[in-house]
Amino acid sequence: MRIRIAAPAALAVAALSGALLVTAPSASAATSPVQISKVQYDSPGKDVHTNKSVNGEWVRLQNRSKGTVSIKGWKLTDTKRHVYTFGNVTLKKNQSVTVFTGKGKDTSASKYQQRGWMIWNNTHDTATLSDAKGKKKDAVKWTKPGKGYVTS
Ligand SMILES: [Ca+2]
Repeated sequence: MRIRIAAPAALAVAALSGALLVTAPSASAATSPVQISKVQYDSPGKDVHTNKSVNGEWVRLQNRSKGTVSIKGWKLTDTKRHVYTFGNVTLKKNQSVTVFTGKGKDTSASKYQQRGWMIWNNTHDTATLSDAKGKKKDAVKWTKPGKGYVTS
């Protein structure tokens, strides 16, 4: 009964106070339009010096907003500060792009860091996505080998 009485009062206060109206939607506004959806941090099988093995680890981003988003200049980094910078990449609603660690020819859906060895630690690491201005947009952390991948 107390809640039923208090709720309309709180709404009335919110309607009268600009500060309250501003703070309410800020949580959703902080959500990045493009997010890290999956990281396969442990390449399947034994880690060996083949391009196939190096490309067995990758990070996938997805546009989870309602509009088209350019991620040109955005960066993907690990805790040891290996950096991958996106070129002129645009993602439509729900579209994904996968960044493989090894060598390969870029397509709209697949990008390659062109490295000769793995960068994502198999036991613990954090994949961080930052925008062109260096502002952190998303991060995915793992702390154990587990299944070799993490989804978010
Ligand atoms: Ca790895």
